Amino acid sequence: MRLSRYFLPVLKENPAEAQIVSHRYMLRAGMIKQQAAGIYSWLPLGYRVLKRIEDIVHQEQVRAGHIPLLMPTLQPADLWRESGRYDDYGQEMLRITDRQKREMLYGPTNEEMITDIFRSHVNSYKDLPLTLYHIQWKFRDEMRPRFGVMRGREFLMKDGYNFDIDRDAALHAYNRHMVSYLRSYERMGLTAIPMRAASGPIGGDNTHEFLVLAQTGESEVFYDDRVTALKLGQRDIDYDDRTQVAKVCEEFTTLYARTDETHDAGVFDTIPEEHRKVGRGIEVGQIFYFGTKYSESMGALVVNDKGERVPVEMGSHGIGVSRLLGAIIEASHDEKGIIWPEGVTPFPVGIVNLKQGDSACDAACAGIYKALAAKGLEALYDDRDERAGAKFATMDLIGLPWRITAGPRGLANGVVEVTSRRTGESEEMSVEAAVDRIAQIYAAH
Ligand code: 5CA
Repeated sequence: MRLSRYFLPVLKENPAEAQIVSHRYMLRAGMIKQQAAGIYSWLPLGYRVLKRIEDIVHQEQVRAGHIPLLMPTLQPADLWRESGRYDDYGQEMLRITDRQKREMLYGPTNEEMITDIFRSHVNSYKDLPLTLYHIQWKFRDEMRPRFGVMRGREFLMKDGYNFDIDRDAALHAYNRHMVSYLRSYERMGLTAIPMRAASGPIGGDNTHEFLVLAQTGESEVFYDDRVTALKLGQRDIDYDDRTQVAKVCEEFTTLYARTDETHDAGVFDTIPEEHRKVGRGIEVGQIFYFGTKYSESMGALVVNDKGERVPVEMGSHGIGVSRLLGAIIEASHDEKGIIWPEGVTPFPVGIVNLKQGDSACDAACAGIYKALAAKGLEALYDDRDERAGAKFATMDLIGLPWRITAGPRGLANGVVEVTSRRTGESEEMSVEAAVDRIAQIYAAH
């Protein structure tokens, strides 16, 4: 993409309404625009990151054996009367009446609808296990929408629902979600710690939240800091292997890590003092096992291997897809702007032409752009007629992890500069070597 033809409405001033750094940078980098309290348009740069996060979530869900579908944003109220949640949900639910006077709502989550789909089509244990998920917009009329996309009213969520014949199979589904979530967050460059949590309006007694440590997080967290060193890495997971998957979960949930809702000061005090930490975290996902809460009230029954009709065992599992943009920025920025991890960056690399209109510079930049494209990498080429300082400031603000800079002096010596946004370190090399370097970095992502 050539910046001269792109739509990147960068703001020079700090927007007054933004209280935290991710909100400030998302507005300044022209990623989002607020349309109403807690409701945003996703401008092209923000939209690209949102799509990358969605892609990672999809890939890791499919890898775990989960099946994508798409349910609507609007739902009939009657489904929610069956589970009893129509009245329970209260003011957070946006209720709508259509022209036929039918009561509808903008879905805050989809347990009822997925249970309805399941009961319409599945009757036998032979069709289990089954896990269905979608990535769809939700609406919760939050009392205090704030911090940009972190606590929106309209937000994008991945929500998945498992259907299993018994408790053991459902707990395996729970564990599969935990491991696939850990892998998803790691691919986004995040450390998200599973913490034992409270279930709230979803229900059930077995639930973990995934928290990214950040000063600006809304949850108070208590943890043994050795938990932050755990990494899933590249290990090969067989999602059908109950023992292997359960072992990984055990590894990630044995050290103390809890939110204020489940914190137990007595247990916390037994952690060696140097590892005992109190901090704040951003909740980027939550998994729930709730058994037959919805299948009983909504009559989702299956015939088991003894010929009995029993309510199906369920759980639900959510990732805050749009919130993740905020969480990633909170975890990865400096005073100049965002620093995107390679896994989610809107463009893999920026090209800065230091002397637009100079034939050597223009040709070198066009060549680099083409060579990167041939390797499947779409660069953002700053081809505007601007001062170098302004070009660097834009690149630093929007946070592309790598920059290739071409200027007349370097090109006279046959070199361009490759700069890491994270370390600020630059290295001179030939055009070919620069393209190879970037391609090599992204081969791993
Ligand atoms: N049905 C279950 C799991 S599918 C559910 O709704 N879980 S949840 O309430 O925990 O939401 C899942 C994730 O969505 C949360 O972990 C959080 O990351 C994100 N989320 C929740 N509310 C908001 C909000 N107002 N703005 C942005 N993201 C949100």
